[in-house]
Amino acid sequence: MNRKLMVIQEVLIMAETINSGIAALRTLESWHVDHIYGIPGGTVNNLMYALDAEKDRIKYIHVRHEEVGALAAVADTKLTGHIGVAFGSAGPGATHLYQGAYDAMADKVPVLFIVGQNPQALMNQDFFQEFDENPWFKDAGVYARTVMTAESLPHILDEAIRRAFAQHGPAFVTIPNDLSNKEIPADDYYSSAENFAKPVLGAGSDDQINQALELISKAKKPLIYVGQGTIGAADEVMQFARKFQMPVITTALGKEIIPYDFEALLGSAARVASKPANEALQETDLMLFVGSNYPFAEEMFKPDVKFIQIDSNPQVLGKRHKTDVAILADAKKSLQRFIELGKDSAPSDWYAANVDNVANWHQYNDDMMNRTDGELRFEPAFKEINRISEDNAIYSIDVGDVTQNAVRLLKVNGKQPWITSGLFATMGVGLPGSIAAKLSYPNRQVFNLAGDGAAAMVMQDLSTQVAYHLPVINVVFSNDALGFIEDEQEDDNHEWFGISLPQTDFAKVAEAQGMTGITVTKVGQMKPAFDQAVELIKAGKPVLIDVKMTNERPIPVEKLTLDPDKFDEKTINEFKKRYYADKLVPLSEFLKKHGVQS
Ligand SMILES: Cc1ncc(C[n+]2csc(CCOP(=O)(O)OP(=O)(O)O)c2C)c(N)n1
Ligand SMILES: [Mg+2]
Repeated sequence: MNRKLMVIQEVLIMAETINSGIAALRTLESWHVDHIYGIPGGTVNNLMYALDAEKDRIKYIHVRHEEVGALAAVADTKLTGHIGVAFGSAGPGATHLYQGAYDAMADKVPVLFIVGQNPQALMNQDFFQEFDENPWFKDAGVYARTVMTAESLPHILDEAIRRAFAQHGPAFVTIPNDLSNKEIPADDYYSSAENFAKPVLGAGSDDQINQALELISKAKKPLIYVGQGTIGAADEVMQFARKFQMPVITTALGKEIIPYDFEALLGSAARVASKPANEALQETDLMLFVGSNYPFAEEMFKPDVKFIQIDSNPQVLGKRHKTDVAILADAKKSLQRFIELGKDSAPSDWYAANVDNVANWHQYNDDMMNRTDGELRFEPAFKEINRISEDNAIYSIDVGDVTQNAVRLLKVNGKQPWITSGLFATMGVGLPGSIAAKLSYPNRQVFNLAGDGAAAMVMQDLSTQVAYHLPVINVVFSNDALGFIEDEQEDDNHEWFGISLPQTDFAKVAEAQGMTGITVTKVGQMKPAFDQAVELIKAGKPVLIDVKMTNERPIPVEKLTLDPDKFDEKTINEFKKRYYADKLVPLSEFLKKHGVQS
C-alpha cells in the first residue's frame, strides 16, 4: 500500500474510534445530564480527563464531600425528572456515596452513581482502596455492575439509567480506571434515551369508580389523603374536595402540591404535621388514599374506616390499610373520572367544621409568626421567608424540627417545589438539595432551611455554593440541640441525653468559606437580615442567616391537649400556656358548632 493510502486509512480508523471515557459522557448527555458531582481519585482519573475534554458539554461540580454530591444528584432527579449523577473513587469515595444511595432507594428516585475501581489487572487481590463493591451497592440499588470492557462502557451506562427509571431507584456502575481511557469503535448507538417511555395508565374502570362513589355517598366524614402521586393534579384534588365535600390531607412530601390557602387543606398527619389533619383522622369514616405510600398509615389511620386507594404502583395497592376499592390508575385521570361520574354532594357540616378548624390553626400560626415579645423563636424567620419568597421559589428542607416547622408555616402557592429526604430522613439533605436546585434553575430563588445539627453535617459544602456562584439563601435554626430527638426523649419520660450541641457561629463558618454570614438574635433584626439576603442573592452571592433562637418545643400536634371531653382543665391550661395556644380550638368544638356528631 502506498504511503498516501496508508494515511487515508489511518485517518478513517481514527475517525471511526472514540475515547471510551468520552463515549461514556456522550451517553450521559443523551439522557440530558449537564452536570455531574464528584471528587477525583486515582481510580477515576481517566473519567476526569474525559470530563476535562467534554467540559463545554458536561459541567463537573467539585463538591467537598461525596455524600453531598450523592444527595445533590438525588435532588436533581426529584426537581428535573432527568437522571442525577454523582461519582466517587474506589474505596472511601465510593462508600461516601452510600448515604445518597439509600436516600434514593427509600424515595424511589432514579439516580446514577459511578464508582471508581482499580485497573482490571490489579483487581481482586486486595489492592490499595479495593473492596468488593457490587454486593454493597446491590442492596441499595436496582442495578450494580462492574464494566468488563471499554467497548461496553457506554452501553452499560445506558442500561443502568434505563433500569434506574424503570425500577425507580439508584443504579451503580463500577468502572475500572483503565476502561475509561481506551479507543473504542465509534459505534453511533450508545443510548436508548430517545426510545424510553413510561407506561401510561388510565383512569381505572368505571365499575370500580362507581363502587367507590357509592361508598363516598354513604360516608358522613370522608377525607381525601394525597401524596406525591398527585403532583400536577392539584386542580383535580381541590375540585374533588369541594364537589364531594371531602377535606384534604397531604403527606409531608406532598406539601408543595396544594396551595396553602385552599380552605379545606388540613396539612399533613403524625408529627411532621398540622393540627387539623391529625384531628380529622381521628373522626373520619372514609378515606380516599391517592398516590401515597405513607409509612405511618398503620399508626395514624383508624382501622375501621372505609378505604379507597388510587395508585399507579401495583406494589402499594392494599399495602397500608385494609382496602375496599383499589384502583390501579393515573391519579389525575382517575380523579377527573370521579368528578365526571359523581353527583355533587350537598354542602356538608363536616366540611364546614374542618374549614373553620383550618382557619383557626392558620390564625395560631400567624400569631406565632407575628410575635415580637419573648425570646426569639423560629416562627418570625418563617414570616420573613414567606414575605420574600418569589412565586416559583424552590425550598430544600433538612430533617429535624425544621421539617415540621416548614410543613406548617411555609405558605406555598402550588408552584414552589419542596424537597427533602422523605422516607430515609437523612440529616444534611438541605444544602445538597439547594446546590442541585440552583444549578438546574439558576433564575429561581432557592432556600436551604436546616437545623444546627444538620447544618453541621454538611457545612463544608457552603464553599461549593461560593465556588460555583450559586446564590442560595441558607437559613440555620440554631437551638444548640438536636431538638427533634430531644422531644422524643421528653415523650419517653427520659432525662435528655446526648442531644445538646456546642454553640457554633455559623455566620463565621460561612464567612470563612467566602460567603456573607448574618447572625440574628432578636426579632427586630429579622427583617433587615432577610432584606440583606435578598440584595445579596440579586448580586449573585449566596448568604447564610444564623437564627440564634430558644430551644422551646414546637407545638406537638400529635399530642394535642385541648379537648375538654378528653382532658381536665388544668392539663389543658398547662398545654395552652406552654405552646402559647390560648386561642387554639379543638376540632370537637367546631363539630359541635356545626351540629356534627363526634
Ligand atoms: C444522618 C442522620 N442522623 C440522625 C438522624 C436522627 N435525627 C432526626 S432529626 C435529628 C435532630 C436534628 O437536629 P437539628 O438539625 O439541630 O434540628 P432541630 O431538630 O434541633 O431543629 C436527628 C439526630 C437522622 N435523621 N439522620
Ligand atoms: Mg438543632
